[in-house]
Amino acid sequence: MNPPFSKILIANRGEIALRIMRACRELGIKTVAVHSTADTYSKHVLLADESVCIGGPSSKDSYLNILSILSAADITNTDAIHPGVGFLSENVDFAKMVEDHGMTFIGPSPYHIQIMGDKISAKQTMIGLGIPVVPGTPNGITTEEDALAQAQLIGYPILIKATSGGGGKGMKVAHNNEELLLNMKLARVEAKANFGNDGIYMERYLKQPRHIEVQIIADHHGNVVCLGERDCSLQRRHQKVFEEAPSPALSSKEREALMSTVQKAIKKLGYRGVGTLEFLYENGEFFFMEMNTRLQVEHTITEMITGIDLVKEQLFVASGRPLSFLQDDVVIRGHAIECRINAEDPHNFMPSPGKITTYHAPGGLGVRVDSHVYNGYLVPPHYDSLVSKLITYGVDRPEALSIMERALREYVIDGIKTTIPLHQWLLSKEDVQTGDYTIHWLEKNLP
Ligand code: MV4
Repeated sequence: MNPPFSKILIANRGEIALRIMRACRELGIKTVAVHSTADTYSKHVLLADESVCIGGPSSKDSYLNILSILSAADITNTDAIHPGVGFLSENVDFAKMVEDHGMTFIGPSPYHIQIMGDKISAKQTMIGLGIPVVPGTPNGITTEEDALAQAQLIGYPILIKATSGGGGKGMKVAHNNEELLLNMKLARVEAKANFGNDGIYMERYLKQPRHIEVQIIADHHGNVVCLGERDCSLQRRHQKVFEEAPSPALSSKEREALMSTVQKAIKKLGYRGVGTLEFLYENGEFFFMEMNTRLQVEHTITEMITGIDLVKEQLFVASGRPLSFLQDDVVIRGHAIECRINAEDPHNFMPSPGKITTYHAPGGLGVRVDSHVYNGYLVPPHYDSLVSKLITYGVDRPEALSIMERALREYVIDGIKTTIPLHQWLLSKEDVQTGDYTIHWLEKNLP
Protein backbone atom coordinates (compact mmCIF):
# COMPACT_ATOMS: atom_id res chain seq x y z
CA MET A 1 0.00 0.00 0.00
CA ASN A 2 1.24 3.49 -0.82
CA PRO A 3 1.94 5.65 2.21
CA PRO A 4 -0.87 8.20 2.75
CA PHE A 5 1.73 10.99 2.96
CA SER A 6 5.45 11.20 2.10
CA LYS A 7 6.49 13.28 5.09
CA ILE A 8 4.64 14.76 8.06
CA LEU A 9 5.58 17.12 10.85
CA ILE A 10 4.53 16.17 14.36
CA ALA A 11 3.73 19.32 16.33
CA ASN A 12 4.02 17.73 19.74
CA ARG A 13 6.39 16.09 22.21
CA GLY A 14 6.68 13.21 24.64
CA GLU A 15 4.93 9.87 24.42
CA ILE A 16 2.27 11.01 21.95
CA ALA A 17 4.84 12.32 19.45
CA LEU A 18 6.52 8.93 19.68
CA ARG A 19 3.18 7.11 19.28
CA ILE A 20 2.45 9.03 16.08
CA MET A 21 5.98 8.51 14.81
CA ARG A 22 5.67 4.76 15.26
CA ALA A 23 2.55 4.66 13.07
CA CYS A 24 4.35 6.78 10.44
CA ARG A 25 7.37 4.49 10.41
CA GLU A 26 5.18 1.43 9.86
CA LEU A 27 3.38 3.18 6.99
CA GLY A 28 6.58 4.42 5.32
CA ILE A 29 5.92 8.11 6.11
CA LYS A 30 8.98 10.24 6.87
CA THR A 31 8.74 12.27 10.08
CA VAL A 32 9.86 15.71 11.18
CA ALA A 33 10.07 16.37 14.91
CA VAL A 34 9.90 19.88 16.27
CA HIS A 35 11.22 20.52 19.74
CA SER A 36 12.02 23.12 22.34
CA THR A 37 15.52 23.71 23.65
CA ALA A 38 14.49 21.66 26.73
CA ASP A 39 13.67 18.62 24.57
CA THR A 40 16.84 18.27 22.50
CA TYR A 41 17.50 14.79 23.90
CA SER A 42 13.87 13.69 23.90
CA LYS A 43 13.13 10.34 22.24
CA HIS A 44 10.75 11.87 19.70
CA VAL A 45 13.63 13.99 18.43
CA LEU A 46 16.11 11.12 18.40
CA LEU A 47 13.77 8.78 16.49
CA ALA A 48 12.48 11.24 13.88
CA ASP A 49 13.96 11.37 10.39
CA GLU A 50 14.55 15.11 10.77
CA SER A 51 14.18 17.58 13.61
CA VAL A 52 13.91 21.33 13.97
CA CYS A 53 14.42 23.31 17.17
CA ILE A 54 11.56 25.81 17.27
CA GLY A 55 12.07 27.79 20.44
CA GLY A 56 12.69 28.02 24.14
CA PRO A 57 11.43 25.69 26.87
CA SER A 58 8.18 27.52 27.57
CA SER A 59 5.33 26.00 25.50
CA LYS A 60 4.28 29.38 24.18
CA ASP A 61 7.76 29.84 22.70
CA SER A 62 7.81 26.38 21.07
CA TYR A 63 4.92 23.88 20.95
CA LEU A 64 2.35 26.70 20.82
CA ASN A 65 4.39 28.87 18.47
CA ILE A 66 2.37 28.62 15.26
CA LEU A 67 4.73 30.65 13.08
CA SER A 68 7.80 28.65 14.11
CA ILE A 69 5.99 25.37 13.49
CA LEU A 70 4.79 26.48 10.04
CA SER A 71 8.30 27.65 9.18
CA ALA A 72 9.70 24.28 10.24
CA ALA A 73 7.12 22.53 8.03
CA ASP A 74 8.00 24.83 5.16
CA ILE A 75 11.77 24.32 5.29
CA THR A 76 11.43 20.54 5.63
CA ASN A 77 8.85 20.32 2.84
CA THR A 78 6.21 18.33 4.74
CA ASP A 79 2.81 17.30 3.30
CA ALA A 80 0.88 17.39 6.54
CA ILE A 81 1.00 18.33 10.21
CA HIS A 82 -0.18 16.09 13.04
CA PRO A 83 -0.98 18.22 16.11
CA GLY A 84 -1.08 15.31 18.59
CA VAL A 85 -2.99 16.01 21.80
CA GLY A 86 -3.16 19.25 23.79
CA PHE A 87 -1.09 22.20 22.49
CA LEU A 88 -2.51 23.25 19.07
CA SER A 89 -4.68 20.18 18.47
CA GLU A 90 -8.00 22.02 18.85
CA ASN A 91 -6.86 25.44 17.66
CA VAL A 92 -9.05 26.61 14.77
CA ASP A 93 -6.59 29.28 13.58
CA PHE A 94 -3.76 26.76 13.46
CA ALA A 95 -5.84 24.24 11.49
CA LYS A 96 -6.78 26.98 9.00
CA MET A 97 -3.21 28.25 8.66
CA VAL A 98 -1.88 24.74 8.00
CA GLU A 99 -4.40 24.33 5.17
CA ASP A 100 -3.75 27.88 3.87
CA HIS A 101 -0.11 26.88 3.54
CA GLY A 102 -1.08 24.00 1.26
CA MET A 103 -0.58 21.26 3.81
CA THR A 104 -3.04 18.81 5.36
CA PHE A 105 -4.07 19.35 8.96
CA ILE A 106 -4.42 15.85 10.41
CA GLY A 107 -7.70 16.45 12.15
CA PRO A 108 -11.26 17.56 11.44
CA SER A 109 -12.25 20.60 9.39
CA PRO A 110 -11.76 23.99 11.07
CA TYR A 111 -15.57 24.31 10.94
CA HIS A 112 -16.09 21.25 13.15
CA ILE A 113 -13.30 22.27 15.53
CA GLN A 114 -14.98 25.67 15.87
CA ILE A 115 -18.49 24.31 16.52
CA MET A 116 -17.28 21.89 19.18
CA GLY A 117 -14.92 24.44 20.76
CA ASP A 118 -17.93 26.46 21.86
CA LYS A 119 -19.73 24.31 24.42
CA ILE A 120 -23.14 25.87 23.75
CA SER A 121 -22.98 25.40 20.00
CA ALA A 122 -21.66 21.86 20.59
CA LYS A 123 -24.70 21.03 22.74
CA GLN A 124 -27.14 22.65 20.34
CA THR A 125 -25.60 20.76 17.44
CA MET A 126 -25.93 17.47 19.34
CA ILE A 127 -29.58 18.19 20.23
CA GLY A 128 -30.22 18.71 16.52
CA LEU A 129 -28.60 15.35 15.79
CA GLY A 130 -30.70 13.44 18.32
CA ILE A 131 -28.06 13.05 21.04
CA PRO A 132 -29.33 13.50 24.62
CA VAL A 133 -27.59 16.40 26.41
CA VAL A 134 -27.44 17.55 30.03
CA PRO A 135 -30.57 19.66 30.65
CA GLY A 136 -29.67 23.32 30.82
CA THR A 137 -29.81 26.76 29.22
CA PRO A 138 -30.13 26.55 25.43
CA ASN A 139 -28.06 29.75 25.11
CA GLY A 140 -25.56 31.57 27.24
CA ILE A 141 -26.91 33.46 30.23
CA THR A 142 -27.06 37.23 30.02
CA THR A 143 -28.58 39.16 32.92
CA GLU A 144 -29.22 38.18 36.54
CA GLU A 145 -32.98 38.14 35.87
CA ASP A 146 -32.43 35.83 32.90
CA ALA A 147 -30.29 33.51 35.07
CA LEU A 148 -32.85 33.37 37.88
CA ALA A 149 -35.69 32.65 35.46
CA GLN A 150 -33.77 29.86 33.71
CA ALA A 151 -32.67 28.40 37.04
CA GLN A 152 -36.33 27.94 38.02
CA LEU A 153 -36.85 25.88 34.87
CA ILE A 154 -33.75 23.71 35.35
CA GLY A 155 -34.05 23.26 39.11
CA TYR A 156 -31.27 23.25 41.73
CA PRO A 157 -28.52 22.18 42.13
CA ILE A 158 -27.16 23.96 39.07
CA LEU A 159 -23.68 23.94 37.56
CA ILE A 160 -22.36 27.13 35.94
CA LYS A 161 -19.86 26.46 33.17
CA ALA A 162 -17.72 28.57 30.81
CA THR A 163 -18.84 28.59 27.17
CA SER A 164 -15.22 28.27 25.97
CA GLY A 165 -14.35 26.00 28.89
CA GLY A 166 -13.48 22.38 29.23
CA GLY A 167 -11.30 20.73 31.79
CA GLY A 168 -13.51 21.98 34.61
CA LYS A 169 -12.02 25.49 34.77
CA GLY A 170 -14.51 28.13 35.81
CA MET A 171 -17.18 25.65 36.94
CA LYS A 172 -19.32 26.60 39.98
CA VAL A 173 -22.18 24.76 41.68
CA ALA A 174 -25.17 26.75 42.98
CA HIS A 175 -27.84 25.37 45.34
CA ASN A 176 -30.10 28.43 45.50
CA ASN A 177 -30.71 31.87 44.01
CA GLU A 178 -28.19 33.66 46.24
CA GLU A 179 -25.40 31.23 45.37
CA LEU A 180 -26.35 31.46 41.72
CA LEU A 181 -25.93 35.25 41.57
CA LEU A 182 -22.64 35.17 43.45
CA ASN A 183 -21.17 32.21 41.53
CA MET A 184 -22.23 33.66 38.19
CA LYS A 185 -19.95 36.63 38.85
CA LEU A 186 -17.07 34.41 39.96
CA ALA A 187 -17.52 32.08 36.98
CA ARG A 188 -17.41 35.04 34.57
CA VAL A 189 -14.19 36.37 36.07
CA GLU A 190 -12.58 32.92 35.93
CA ALA A 191 -13.79 32.31 32.38
CA LYS A 192 -12.42 35.66 31.22
CA ALA A 193 -9.06 35.01 32.88
CA ASN A 194 -8.71 31.46 31.49
CA PHE A 195 -10.28 31.67 28.06
CA GLY A 196 -10.40 35.40 27.24
CA ASN A 197 -14.19 35.06 26.94
CA ASP A 198 -16.60 35.54 29.82
CA GLY A 199 -19.50 33.57 28.29
CA ILE A 200 -21.21 31.23 30.77
CA TYR A 201 -24.13 28.79 30.70
CA MET A 202 -25.98 26.60 33.19
CA GLU A 203 -26.79 22.91 33.49
CA ARG A 204 -28.54 20.71 35.98
CA TYR A 205 -25.79 19.45 38.28
CA LEU A 206 -25.60 15.66 38.19
CA LYS A 207 -24.44 14.47 41.60
CA GLN A 208 -22.94 11.00 41.09
CA PRO A 209 -22.30 10.44 37.39
CA ARG A 210 -19.64 8.45 35.60
CA HIS A 211 -17.56 9.94 32.77
CA ILE A 212 -18.09 7.76 29.73
CA GLU A 213 -16.67 8.82 26.37
CA VAL A 214 -17.33 7.36 22.95
CA GLN A 215 -14.64 7.05 20.24
CA ILE A 216 -15.54 7.61 16.62
CA ILE A 217 -13.62 7.76 13.36
CA ALA A 218 -14.98 9.11 10.06
CA ASP A 219 -13.58 9.37 6.55
CA HIS A 220 -14.15 11.87 3.70
CA HIS A 221 -16.65 9.51 2.04
CA GLY A 222 -19.41 9.55 4.63
CA ASN A 223 -18.33 6.41 6.49
CA VAL A 224 -18.53 6.72 10.27
CA VAL A 225 -17.52 3.99 12.66
CA CYS A 226 -18.05 3.98 16.42
CA LEU A 227 -15.38 2.15 18.40
CA GLY A 228 -17.13 1.77 21.73
CA GLU A 229 -16.65 3.64 24.96
CA ARG A 230 -14.06 4.30 27.64
CA ASP A 231 -14.77 4.89 31.31
CA CYS A 232 -12.61 7.78 32.54
CA SER A 233 -14.35 8.46 35.84
CA LEU A 234 -11.22 8.07 37.96
CA GLN A 235 -9.85 11.61 37.82
CA ARG A 236 -8.20 14.05 40.19
CA ARG A 237 -8.65 17.79 39.65
CA HIS A 238 -9.94 17.04 36.14
CA GLN A 239 -6.82 15.06 35.31
CA LYS A 240 -7.54 11.50 34.23
CA VAL A 241 -5.61 8.95 36.27
CA PHE A 242 -6.98 5.53 35.29
CA GLU A 243 -9.12 4.64 32.28
CA GLU A 244 -10.72 1.42 31.13
CA ALA A 245 -12.59 0.06 28.14
CA PRO A 246 -15.28 -1.12 27.99
CA SER A 247 -16.99 0.62 30.92
CA PRO A 248 -17.82 -1.83 33.71
CA ALA A 249 -21.10 0.07 34.22
CA LEU A 250 -22.73 -0.64 30.86
CA SER A 251 -24.69 -3.66 29.71
CA SER A 252 -24.10 -4.77 26.12
CA LYS A 253 -27.60 -3.52 25.31
CA GLU A 254 -26.82 -0.03 26.63
CA ARG A 255 -23.51 -0.05 24.76
CA GLU A 256 -25.09 -1.03 21.46
CA ALA A 257 -27.79 1.63 21.79
CA LEU A 258 -25.22 4.32 22.62
CA MET A 259 -22.92 3.32 19.76
CA SER A 260 -25.75 3.27 17.26
CA THR A 261 -27.06 6.70 18.34
CA VAL A 262 -23.59 8.23 18.16
CA GLN A 263 -22.75 6.62 14.82
CA LYS A 264 -25.90 7.98 13.16
CA ALA A 265 -25.48 11.45 14.65
CA ILE A 266 -21.86 11.83 13.57
CA LYS A 267 -22.75 10.70 10.07
CA LYS A 268 -25.33 13.50 9.84
CA LEU A 269 -22.76 15.95 11.17
CA GLY A 270 -20.47 15.31 8.19
CA TYR A 271 -17.51 15.06 10.52
CA ARG A 272 -14.21 13.54 9.46
CA GLY A 273 -11.23 12.37 11.45
CA VAL A 274 -11.12 10.90 14.95
CA GLY A 275 -13.28 12.34 17.68
CA THR A 276 -14.60 11.65 21.14
CA LEU A 277 -18.02 12.45 22.58
CA GLU A 278 -17.96 12.92 26.34
CA PHE A 279 -21.02 11.88 28.30
CA LEU A 280 -22.08 11.87 31.91
CA TYR A 281 -23.86 8.63 32.79
CA GLU A 282 -26.20 8.43 35.77
CA ASN A 283 -29.08 6.07 36.61
CA GLY A 284 -28.99 4.41 33.21
CA GLU A 285 -29.10 7.71 31.28
CA PHE A 286 -26.49 9.37 29.05
CA PHE A 287 -26.03 13.12 28.79
CA PHE A 288 -23.68 14.63 26.22
CA MET A 289 -21.27 17.26 27.61
CA GLU A 290 -18.51 18.01 25.09
CA MET A 291 -16.84 16.67 21.97
CA ASN A 292 -13.07 16.46 21.60
CA THR A 293 -12.04 16.92 17.99
CA ARG A 294 -8.65 15.26 18.31
CA LEU A 295 -6.83 12.06 19.19
CA GLN A 296 -6.87 11.48 22.95
CA VAL A 297 -4.21 10.25 25.34
CA GLU A 298 -6.36 7.23 26.26
CA HIS A 299 -7.03 6.17 22.64
CA THR A 300 -4.74 3.22 23.40
CA ILE A 301 -7.33 1.24 25.36
CA THR A 302 -9.78 1.49 22.45
CA GLU A 303 -7.02 0.16 20.19
CA MET A 304 -6.52 -2.82 22.48
CA ILE A 305 -10.20 -3.88 22.57
CA THR A 306 -10.85 -3.28 18.84
CA GLY A 307 -7.47 -4.23 17.34
CA ILE A 308 -7.60 -1.02 15.29
CA ASP A 309 -4.57 1.29 15.07
CA LEU A 310 -6.30 4.65 15.50
CA VAL A 311 -3.30 6.72 14.45
CA LYS A 312 -2.77 4.80 11.22
CA GLU A 313 -6.48 5.09 10.43
CA GLN A 314 -6.37 8.78 11.30
CA LEU A 315 -3.53 9.24 8.79
CA PHE A 316 -5.44 7.29 6.13
CA VAL A 317 -8.65 9.27 6.49
CA ALA A 318 -6.76 12.58 6.58
CA SER A 319 -5.23 11.68 3.22
CA GLY A 320 -8.70 11.11 1.76
CA ARG A 321 -8.58 7.32 1.73
CA PRO A 322 -11.79 5.55 2.77
CA LEU A 323 -11.86 3.64 6.04
CA SER A 324 -10.74 0.03 5.57
CA PHE A 325 -13.51 -1.32 7.84
CA LEU A 326 -17.16 -0.58 8.46
CA GLN A 327 -19.26 -0.61 11.61
CA ASP A 328 -20.16 -4.28 11.22
CA ASP A 329 -16.47 -5.22 11.11
CA VAL A 330 -15.84 -3.76 14.57
CA VAL A 331 -15.69 -6.39 17.29
CA ILE A 332 -15.11 -5.32 20.88
CA ARG A 333 -13.14 -8.06 22.55
CA GLY A 334 -11.61 -8.36 26.01
CA HIS A 335 -10.79 -5.57 28.43
CA ALA A 336 -8.09 -2.88 28.54
CA ILE A 337 -6.86 -0.59 31.31
CA GLU A 338 -4.55 2.42 31.20
CA CYS A 339 -2.66 3.77 34.20
CA ARG A 340 -1.17 7.21 33.59
CA ILE A 341 2.22 7.33 35.25
CA ASN A 342 3.23 10.89 36.08
CA ALA A 343 6.49 12.34 37.38
CA GLU A 344 4.77 13.41 40.60
CA ASP A 345 4.92 12.71 44.30
CA PRO A 346 2.21 10.03 44.74
CA HIS A 347 1.18 11.53 48.11
CA ASN A 348 0.78 15.24 47.30
CA PHE A 349 0.95 15.26 43.48
CA MET A 350 3.79 17.82 43.43
CA PRO A 351 5.71 17.63 40.12
CA SER A 352 8.94 15.65 40.36
CA PRO A 353 11.08 16.49 37.35
CA GLY A 354 14.71 15.33 37.16
CA LYS A 355 16.95 12.60 35.91
CA ILE A 356 15.79 9.00 35.60
CA THR A 357 18.67 7.00 37.04
CA THR A 358 17.28 3.49 36.58
CA TYR A 359 14.57 2.42 34.16
CA HIS A 360 13.08 -1.02 33.64
CA ALA A 361 9.76 -1.28 31.80
CA PRO A 362 7.47 -4.25 32.35
CA GLY A 363 6.61 -6.65 29.54
CA GLY A 364 4.95 -9.95 28.84
CA LEU A 365 1.61 -10.91 27.35
CA GLY A 366 -1.02 -8.22 27.65
CA VAL A 367 1.35 -5.37 28.55
CA ARG A 368 1.86 -2.23 26.46
CA VAL A 369 4.09 0.64 27.56
CA ASP A 370 3.76 3.91 25.63
CA SER A 371 6.56 6.09 26.93
CA HIS A 372 9.27 8.40 25.69
CA VAL A 373 11.53 8.06 28.73
CA TYR A 374 14.68 6.01 29.12
CA ASN A 375 17.61 5.40 31.45
CA GLY A 376 19.38 8.75 31.97
CA TYR A 377 16.49 10.82 30.55
CA LEU A 378 15.95 14.21 32.17
CA VAL A 379 12.23 14.90 32.77
CA PRO A 380 11.94 18.63 32.06
CA PRO A 381 9.90 20.78 34.47
CA HIS A 382 8.16 22.80 31.74
CA TYR A 383 5.44 20.44 30.51
CA ASP A 384 2.74 18.10 31.80
CA SER A 385 4.14 15.37 33.97
CA LEU A 386 3.03 12.27 32.02
CA VAL A 387 6.06 9.97 31.71
CA SER A 388 4.42 6.71 30.72
CA LYS A 389 1.12 5.09 29.86
CA LEU A 390 0.98 1.56 31.16
CA ILE A 391 -1.73 -0.36 29.35
CA THR A 392 -2.82 -3.93 29.99
CA TYR A 393 -5.15 -6.14 28.03
CA GLY A 394 -6.89 -9.28 29.19
CA VAL A 395 -9.68 -11.55 28.00
CA ASP A 396 -11.84 -9.99 30.72
CA ARG A 397 -11.66 -7.24 33.37
CA PRO A 398 -10.25 -9.41 36.20
CA GLU A 399 -7.44 -10.56 33.93
CA ALA A 400 -6.61 -7.02 32.77
CA LEU A 401 -6.50 -5.95 36.44
CA SER A 402 -4.24 -8.80 37.51
CA ILE A 403 -1.86 -8.15 34.62
CA MET A 404 -1.82 -4.45 35.64
CA GLU A 405 -0.93 -5.34 39.24
CA ARG A 406 1.88 -7.56 38.04
CA ALA A 407 3.16 -4.95 35.53
CA LEU A 408 3.14 -2.13 38.12
CA ARG A 409 5.17 -4.35 40.44
CA GLU A 410 7.75 -4.96 37.69
CA TYR A 411 8.04 -1.31 36.67
CA VAL A 412 11.19 0.44 37.96
CA ILE A 413 11.60 4.20 37.49
CA ASP A 414 14.24 5.58 39.87
CA GLY A 415 15.63 9.09 40.33
CA ILE A 416 12.24 10.81 40.22
CA LYS A 417 9.00 10.24 42.10
CA THR A 418 6.18 8.68 40.10
CA THR A 419 2.53 7.80 40.59
CA ILE A 420 3.21 4.05 40.33
CA PRO A 421 2.46 3.61 44.09
CA LEU A 422 -0.81 5.52 43.65
CA HIS A 423 -1.92 3.03 41.01
CA GLN A 424 -0.91 0.11 43.23
CA TRP A 425 -3.06 1.57 46.00
CA LEU A 426 -5.92 2.17 43.56
CA LEU A 427 -5.90 -1.44 42.35
CA SER A 428 -6.01 -2.67 45.94
CA LYS A 429 -9.38 -0.95 46.56
CA GLU A 430 -12.50 -3.09 46.43
CA ASP A 431 -14.55 -0.44 44.59
CA VAL A 432 -11.97 -0.36 41.80
CA GLN A 433 -11.84 -4.14 41.67
CA THR A 434 -15.62 -4.30 41.30
CA GLY A 435 -15.84 -1.24 39.02
CA ASP A 436 -18.07 0.59 41.50
CA TYR A 437 -16.93 4.22 41.16
CA THR A 438 -18.14 7.64 39.98
CA ILE A 439 -16.29 10.85 39.02
CA HIS A 440 -15.94 11.70 42.74
CA TRP A 441 -14.50 8.40 43.94
CA LEU A 442 -10.81 9.27 43.65
CA GLU A 443 -10.86 12.65 45.39
CA LYS A 444 -13.12 11.27 48.12
CA ASN A 445 -11.00 8.20 48.80
CA LEU A 446 -7.44 9.54 48.50
CA PRO A 447 -5.68 9.05 51.84
C1 MV4 B 1 -20.75 18.28 35.02
C2 MV4 B 1 -20.81 17.58 36.25
C3 MV4 B 1 -22.05 17.39 36.82
N1 MV4 B 1 -23.15 17.89 36.22
N2 MV4 B 1 -21.88 18.74 34.47
C4 MV4 B 1 -15.96 18.47 34.71
C5 MV4 B 1 -15.11 18.80 33.53
C6 MV4 B 1 -16.01 19.29 32.49
N3 MV4 B 1 -15.65 18.79 31.22
C7 MV4 B 1 -17.38 18.86 32.90
N4 MV4 B 1 -17.29 18.41 34.25
C8 MV4 B 1 -18.43 18.09 34.94
N5 MV4 B 1 -19.59 18.51 34.39
C9 MV4 B 1 -23.06 18.55 35.06
N6 MV4 B 1 -24.17 19.05 34.51
C10 MV4 B 1 -19.62 17.11 36.80
C11 MV4 B 1 -18.41 17.39 36.16
C12 MV4 B 1 -17.24 16.86 36.81
C13 MV4 B 1 -16.49 15.82 36.24
C14 MV4 B 1 -16.81 15.28 35.00
C15 MV4 B 1 -16.07 14.26 34.46
C16 MV4 B 1 -15.02 13.73 35.15
C17 MV4 B 1 -14.67 14.24 36.38
C18 MV4 B 1 -15.39 15.28 36.94
C19 MV4 B 1 -15.05 15.80 38.19
C20 MV4 B 1 -15.78 16.82 38.73
C21 MV4 B 1 -16.86 17.35 38.04
